[in-house]
Amino acid sequence: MHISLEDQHTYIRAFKNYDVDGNGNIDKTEFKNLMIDMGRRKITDGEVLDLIKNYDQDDDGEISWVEFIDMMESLKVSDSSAFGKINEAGQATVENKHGGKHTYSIEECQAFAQIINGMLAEDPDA
Ligand SMILES: [Ca+2]
Ligand SMILES: [Ca+2]
Repeated sequence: MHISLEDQHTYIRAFKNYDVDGNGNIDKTEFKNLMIDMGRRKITDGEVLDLIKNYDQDDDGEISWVEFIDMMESLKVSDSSAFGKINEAGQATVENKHGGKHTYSIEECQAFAQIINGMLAEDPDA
């Protein structure tokens, strides 16, 4: 997997923004905030745990930096191939490491991109 330096910097900013306690992992509370920012305001704790499970490669219940990069890469809007087929309802399906699938709406994908773009715009070092 190739990730450009520019993308890595973007993901680092996003990760730091949501790792509120700065322990190097996105836990379920922090992840829920991320999902709410993506527009999933009514997401349940159970749904949050399911999503974390999709990307939690070492099964410690939190999203580490490496796991976060994988997640962002799989959600990347600019690389449509990462989403597989977009169906007629305007949803994209992403396969996870367990062979399961999670479906994202285009709105969610776009919200992710907007969050990241917003962070870049706010960062004086960008
Ligand atoms: Ca944390
Ligand atoms: Ca983990």
